[in-house]
Amino acid sequence: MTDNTDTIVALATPNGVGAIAVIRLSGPDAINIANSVFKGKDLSKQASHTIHFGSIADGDLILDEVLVSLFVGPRSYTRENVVEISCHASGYIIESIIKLFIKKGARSAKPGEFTLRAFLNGQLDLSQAEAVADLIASNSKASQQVALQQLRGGFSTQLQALREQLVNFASLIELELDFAEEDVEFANRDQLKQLIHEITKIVGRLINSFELGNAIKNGVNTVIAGRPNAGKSTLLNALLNEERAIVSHIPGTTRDTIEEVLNIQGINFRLIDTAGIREATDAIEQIGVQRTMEKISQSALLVYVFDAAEITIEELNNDIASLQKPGVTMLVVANKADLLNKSDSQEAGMSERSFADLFANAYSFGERGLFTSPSTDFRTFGFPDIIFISAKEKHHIDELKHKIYSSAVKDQLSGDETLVTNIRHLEALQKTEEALVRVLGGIDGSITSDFLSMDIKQALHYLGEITGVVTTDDLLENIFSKFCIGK
Ligand SMILES: Nc1nc2c(ncn2[C@@H]2O[C@H](COP(=O)(O)OP(=O)(O)OP(=O)(O)O)[C@@H](O)[C@H]2O)c(=O)[nH]1
Ligand SMILES: [Mg+2]
Repeated sequence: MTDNTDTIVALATPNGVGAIAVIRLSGPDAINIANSVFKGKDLSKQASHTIHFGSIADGDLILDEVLVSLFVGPRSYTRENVVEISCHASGYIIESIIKLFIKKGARSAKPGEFTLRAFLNGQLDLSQAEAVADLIASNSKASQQVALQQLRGGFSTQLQALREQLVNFASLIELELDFAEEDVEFANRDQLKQLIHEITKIVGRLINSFELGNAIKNGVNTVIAGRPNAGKSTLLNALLNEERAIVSHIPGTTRDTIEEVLNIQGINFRLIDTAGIREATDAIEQIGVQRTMEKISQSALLVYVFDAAEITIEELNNDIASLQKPGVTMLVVANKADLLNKSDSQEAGMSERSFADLFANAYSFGERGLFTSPSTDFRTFGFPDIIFISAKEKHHIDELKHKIYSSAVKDQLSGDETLVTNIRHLEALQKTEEALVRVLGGIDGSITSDFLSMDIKQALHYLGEITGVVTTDDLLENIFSKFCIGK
């Protein structure tokens, strides 16, 4: 898909006016081409990793005063000769310099072509090349850390080592095929089994890490839902610490969904405030309720909010049961806990089956009526863990944030843990796992060496796809075309 013999050029910094722009050249003629338009030292005689002041001129016409950085291959990003020109970031100057380089024999780089060359020349493996894009796109500490870890090869070195061991076994088994008539076993089946178990364990761990990896890279869709007037919009505002959504005592205030990003300890949660769920009284509200249900099923996390002073036990149980969706974690949040207090609810004469009475009779409430002892106690009543807050008074909001964070992270974010963030890697790992299961089944079922060899090769193929030992033009095209020009 690419011709490595030519020299490519592109702007490496964003388009637009700025103090400085960097134009990058890479390829066998990079230094010669730069030298041919540079007024200053003879660049072809300078050492690698040096910077030179001078000007770029088209004939007699000076285009700009620049700094030229030299990287002589293979000690460069692409392992080719690389020259970076730092010029003044005027659109006119940038365009003139690039045009001049093209006139002198360079051609415009395609999207991701610098990084593609780095991959093809062995500077980076494929998962590291992909990490370059992730790093550039990272927008939080956690996503930057995960991308950096991948760029540094954390995950590919691990896979590469396992793959090599497996290659050894594959060749021993191939050898058995050559001696098929003699019924020999060069590859020790017990050792092979042990290795497969080991690889399966690591592959399984990587597969499991995707949920969190994906959350870190792409954020977590988090829906706030519940009955009208439960205080969902008040909670959204409290979490964001700004008056983002309209709050009123009129049920049905929020009709459309409102989305805002909340960063908790480096992870972006896309909070979605929704229309209260009830039997809709008009067409618009009905659409709102429908949209709420859709949002819930598309989300990873549901913050179900109820009005602790108003709801009955039956309503609460119904809500929890009907909102539970596979793959969606639910946090149950009792709001308006400031109104929960023994005397109030009894004075108000609420029914015996009210939530407020149940708790008023069974538990004590601290200052301002906020429930203070561990909420896990409520599990004895058959409820899930309930988090008590007052959105209006901003009580226990930090505790809720912590629960939101830990429901996404679980106990996985333990520092150096390698996380899979890329769907392509996930799919390759899943296919590897399937092949490994077949290999194990094959060893136990004493299948013939040729079938065993086939399954091992499959596993090798998919493992190799991750790091790029195995690639196709289509795959590379697909990955690098998503990069910007200049990367
Ligand atoms: N006492 C008390 N009142 C609250 C609390 N949270 C919300 N409210 C009040 O409850 C009413 C409804 O709040 P909203 O945030 O608009 O409720 P909502 O769930 O978004 O309602 P809809 O959008 O209509 O579905 C408002 O009058 C809020 O001031 C709370 O923690 N304590
Ligand atoms: Mg609302």
